[in-house]
Amino acid sequence: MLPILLSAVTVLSAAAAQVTYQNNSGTILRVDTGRYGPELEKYHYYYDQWPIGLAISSTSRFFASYTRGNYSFTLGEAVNETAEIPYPSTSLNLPVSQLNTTLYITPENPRRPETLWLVDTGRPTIMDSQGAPTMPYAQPGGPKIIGINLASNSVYATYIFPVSVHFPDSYMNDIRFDLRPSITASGQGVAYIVDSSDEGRPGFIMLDLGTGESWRRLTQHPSTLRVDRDVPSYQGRPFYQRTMGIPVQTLREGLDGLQITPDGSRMYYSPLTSDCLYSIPTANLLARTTSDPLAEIKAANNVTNHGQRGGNANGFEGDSNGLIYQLMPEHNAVYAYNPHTLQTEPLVRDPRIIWPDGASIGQDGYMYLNINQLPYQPMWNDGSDLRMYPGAVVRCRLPGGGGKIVGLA
Ligand SMILES: *[C@@H]1O[C@H](CO)[C@@H](O)[C@H](O)[C@H]1NC(C)=O
Ligand SMILES: *[C@@H]1O[C@H](CO)[C@@H](O)[C@H](O)[C@H]1NC(C)=O
Ligand SMILES: *[C@@H]1O[C@H](CO)[C@@H](O)[C@H](O)[C@H]1NC(C)=O
Ligand SMILES: *[C@@H]1O[C@H](CO)[C@@H](O)[C@H](O)[C@H]1NC(C)=O
Ligand SMILES: CC(=O)N[C@H]1CO[C@H](CO)[C@@H](O)[C@@H]1O
Repeated sequence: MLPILLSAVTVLSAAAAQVTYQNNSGTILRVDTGRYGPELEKYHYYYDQWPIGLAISSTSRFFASYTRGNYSFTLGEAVNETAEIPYPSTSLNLPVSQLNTTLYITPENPRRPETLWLVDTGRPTIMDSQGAPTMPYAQPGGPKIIGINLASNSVYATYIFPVSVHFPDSYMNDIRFDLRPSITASGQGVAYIVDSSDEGRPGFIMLDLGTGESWRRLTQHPSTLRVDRDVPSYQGRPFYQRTMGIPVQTLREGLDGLQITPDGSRMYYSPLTSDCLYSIPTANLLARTTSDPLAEIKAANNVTNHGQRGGNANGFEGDSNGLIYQLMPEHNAVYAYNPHTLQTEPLVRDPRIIWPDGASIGQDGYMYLNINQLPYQPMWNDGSDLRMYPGAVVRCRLPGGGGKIVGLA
């Protein structure tokens, strides 16, 4: 009898976009306001393409990359509060479903200009005749790291990867830099990239910006793997991924957020679907098996689990005080791991932060956050676009006079 009874029960539609609130005006009960922390200022509105990555330059130029969609460009520069235009030019942008997923700006140093770095995943999403999305494997030479000189607006560096480093099913998701000349023999610095591969071989990719050599560390180490069948809650609703042509599933992303410490000695990271924060000395990521056959084993043995932080985390940022900011899509919040108290602390929470996706700390001491309503995108809702314009960039001041990390330039 039970199954029949259950099928008659009406449960609130889990996929409904409209968030309704009970009427609590005049209640004598305590109410969660949904907010705390520094004032959140609205900085930019997206009325056309939905954003994914963002980066703020030293002169407050603001760049955005976009989610998958039927869009006309993949990288934009804001021209006013409500619009962006193709950057650096229309011809350098590929239309429709191609994307430059991640942006990061490094300050000028004696060896290179202020640089906007792009991670080109080389894995566009293709729609089949039924409109179901698929993501073909990467072709060798497709996935790239691109450096754009922000003074001349020209591409000055392009790096590609061998298939032994970037697997066909790899997916480069985020990037950090240590450009100090001492860090590698080439003197040109190194990029640390996360491979978040949904297909199951996530790990770190390191790139020597002088020689162009690349290598992996911690591939499939437990700290980089997705937590299988993780069900987060967004806006108080359990979330399952409903993609056309694919049975209902849970998010599958592995290693996602990463952040280097201000002295460059340690890398914090975590998978999207994990509640735990991890770190590893960067020396273990930089070590090569060509000079130390035990480099991978040593790295695996030197991972620190900093414990749970109170939810899944998306992108990371970090400031000059050493705080490790983590975007918390389940809580409409940004948390910070404090290496001095060894605890995760609250920074800012607001009901408008509906999926914080990408953060960028400007040299003005603000943290800028992209808000893109990702749980309401068509790819996760059987093809229905349940997002509501506008998307937004909001910003808040960092605590304790924190600012952008510039010591690794
Ligand atoms: C909410 O409750 C207040 C006080 O009980 C009432 O005056 C108001 O009409 C209610 N609003 C709605 C939309 O039902
Ligand atoms: C993409 O947009 C163009 C122009 O708006 C439209 O003609 C085309 O049908 C769209 N394609 C898809 C797959 O939605
Ligand atoms: C913002 O820029 C866009 C694109 O150049 C333009 O169409 C729009 O009118 C501008 N809006 C304002 C308020 O200036
Ligand atoms: C682990 O990292 C520490 C630095 O935090 C380093 O001194 C030590 O040699 C590393 N151990 C291994 C096995 O790599
Ligand atoms: C400006 C720029 O580098 N755009 C790149 C975005 O990604 C596509 C492929 O997805 C590249 O071909 C573009 O060059």
